[in-house]
Amino acid sequence: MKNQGKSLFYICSALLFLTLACERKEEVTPLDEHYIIPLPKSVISGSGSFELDAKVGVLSIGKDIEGVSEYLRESFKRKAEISLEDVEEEKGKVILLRLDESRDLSDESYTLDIESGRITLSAGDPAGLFYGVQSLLQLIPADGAKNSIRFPIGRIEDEPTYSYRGMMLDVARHFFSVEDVKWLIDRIAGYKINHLHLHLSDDQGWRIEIKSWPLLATIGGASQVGGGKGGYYTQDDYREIVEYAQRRFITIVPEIDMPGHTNSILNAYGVLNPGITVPEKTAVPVDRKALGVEEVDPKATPYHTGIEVGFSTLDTKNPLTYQFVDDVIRELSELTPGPYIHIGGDESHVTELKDYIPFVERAQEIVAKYGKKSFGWDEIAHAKLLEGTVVQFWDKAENAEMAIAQGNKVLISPAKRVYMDMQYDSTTHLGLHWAAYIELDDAYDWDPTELRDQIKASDIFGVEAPLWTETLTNRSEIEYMIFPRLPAIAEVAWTPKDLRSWESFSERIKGHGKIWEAEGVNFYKSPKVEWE
Ligand code: TNX
Repeated sequence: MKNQGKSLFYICSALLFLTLACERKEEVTPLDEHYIIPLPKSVISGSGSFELDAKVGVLSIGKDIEGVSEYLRESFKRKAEISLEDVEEEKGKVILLRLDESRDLSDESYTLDIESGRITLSAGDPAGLFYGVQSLLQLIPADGAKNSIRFPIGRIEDEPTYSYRGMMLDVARHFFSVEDVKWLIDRIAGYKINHLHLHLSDDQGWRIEIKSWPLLATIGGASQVGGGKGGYYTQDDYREIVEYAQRRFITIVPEIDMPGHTNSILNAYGVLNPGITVPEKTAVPVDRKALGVEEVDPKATPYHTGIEVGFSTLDTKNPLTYQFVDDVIRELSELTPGPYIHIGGDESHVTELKDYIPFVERAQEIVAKYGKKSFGWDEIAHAKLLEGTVVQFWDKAENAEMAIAQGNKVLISPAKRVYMDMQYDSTTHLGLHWAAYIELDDAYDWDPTELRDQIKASDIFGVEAPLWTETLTNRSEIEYMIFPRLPAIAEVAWTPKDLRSWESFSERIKGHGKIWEAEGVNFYKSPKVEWE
């Protein structure tokens, strides 16, 4: 009897232990221990979970949101092998996408409510719904979830600090294909970036077909840093990129860099050459015949395959220069549904200031004539700015302040914080370091409103992280430079300053590291993070 009692005690204890152990396994990580980047404004945890499997339907209420629903279904299929069906009414468990135009919701804001029988995503505009979907997708457990996922009960309310959150890709120094750009668009959309600035021209290459000046692409596009065949986007290619981006709520901002950084124009049209000298060591003659152009052009320049800057300029006194600028901006404006055209304006070291200023003023007028607003690098603040011209602060705070004094807004891209082509430290094998070494915490731990007293929140147009590609030639190298810094900068642009902390970010980024690991993404394992 005594022994039986003992055995019973042991059996019961074992059962209790097993039950507890099972329950532990069943536990779902509470919503406020998520690893969402950028950090949402408010996260409230409940208890319990919503189980998502192929039986869950997707119900959409509102106009023009089929695209978001489709994106959601495609993403669950790809990330978790779960095929969700669109449903017309709420019979069983659903994910409800609801456009709530009645409430006065700020643009891009959303609410994500996870209850045991329903996930409700509501927003005032489709972009808000799209960002709610991004947050939901980041709740898929990092260690993989196939066929069924349990989401913790709770509620997220979220909206961005800055309405312009951008990344720039330099496709001029090295050319990247349409497929590469689409791949990048998908990657940055996941971090709620909503603008992709394409640096379409520079000394080393011209990357967009312009029908009225056809040799720009065929001759000017046929080289890159280090030589090689380069490449360019046909107008159809460019439209394809624009549409692909639009479906992910990303606006393309095209840049034609002028009046400096223009050697690729002069490779094609010697008639625009005011007599510049291409650095000799890396100059490569243009083989016009091989590119199908019979006529010789004695004034055309050789290709620049090096990375020196500041030797080229357009002739600011030649009327033909303005005909050229007008044609290019006209064609580009027709191809670009977004409101901005970037006119460059940086490092025009061989253009005298007295010539530079009227050039920038005319270029802005031309952009305005085609119904667009100008962006320009911070040097353009020397000129009289048109209302609505945005000055991109990359180098000199005094230039940013000059822009603000004129009543214009500033796009925040300080090279020391957000230039993703800067090396992480002195051992980084890619990239440059002229501005700084930028470790992950350097990219994270700053705020646009704290750079200068004179740059106040109301002067800030947004935040953009450029990726220059003098040293980058493929996707894997892009990945290495942007991950994990891009998520850090995306959080600077999205999350209110008071809610951000390196401590929290450096924890959450580990979840992203796990996913990158599983996906084979070539990210930089910063020693500042204790990766799992
Ligand atoms: C400066 S940023 C440049 C670019 C280079 C970059 C390299 C800017 C407006 N001009 O031409 O590619 O540094 O980091």
